[in-house]
Amino acid sequence: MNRPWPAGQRERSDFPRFGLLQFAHRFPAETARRELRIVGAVANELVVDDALAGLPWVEQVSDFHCVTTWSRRGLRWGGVRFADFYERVLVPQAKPQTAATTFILRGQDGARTTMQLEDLLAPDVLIATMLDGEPLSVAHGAPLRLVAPAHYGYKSVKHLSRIEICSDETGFRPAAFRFMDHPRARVAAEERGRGLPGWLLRHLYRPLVAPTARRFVKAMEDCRDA
Ligand SMILES: Nc1nc2c(c(=O)[nH]1)N[C@H]1C(S)=C(S)[C@@H](COP(=O)(O)O)O[C@H]1N2
Ligand SMILES: [Mo]
Repeated sequence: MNRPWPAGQRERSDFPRFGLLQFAHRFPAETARRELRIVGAVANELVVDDALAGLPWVEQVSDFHCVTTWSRRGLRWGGVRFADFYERVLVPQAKPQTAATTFILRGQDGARTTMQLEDLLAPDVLIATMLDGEPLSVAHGAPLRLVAPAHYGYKSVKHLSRIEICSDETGFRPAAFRFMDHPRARVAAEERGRGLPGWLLRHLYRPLVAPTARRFVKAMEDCRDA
């Protein structure tokens, strides 16, 4: 999908491992099995052993926009559409309550955010296992990663392991300050955060990009040396 270049974003030539600093030193425990736990407002809580099994394979090239203003163009993801997983696996097996449309997505490292069901069902939202022709690395989200290109990067949860379905955000504790987790975080609308204008956050976040990327590189090296 070709979208106009979003306000406040700057292209990078690399794709840094990135996130909140508290996750720099946290890695997934399981990188081989594609298990996904479905809980919350459903008739059947369940663990799907292989989230991709039986679903049509999709490849997609999309740009990736981090809320802190860096972007990477043209990443080639492989996986399945979230909408296919939802319609063919989640709905028939878990039987979610129809009024429950807030989805809490969690990664094995403890990272978490929410997405609205209508946003998750967009055709470019994937559960990915491949990036640029290779299996997802630990750095970029092995074994399963959500990819939601129309939303800031923090909605694209790496090491996705659990989906909790809720009627609203009651009880959800974001991993960061609440203002940093916009309920939709659409890039085109510059919804960087909650209650604060996008242009303001743009200026607050931009100086954090370089030091954060360095901390994530260092954490990965420490992990390899350990
Ligand atoms: N599990 C998990 N998912 C995550 C993060 C994280 O730290 N842990 N960081 C988020 C942020 S802020 C961004 S910009 C992207 C970065 O993806 P990358 O590390 O593959 O570049 O992942 C998002 N998903
Ligand atoms: Mo980000």
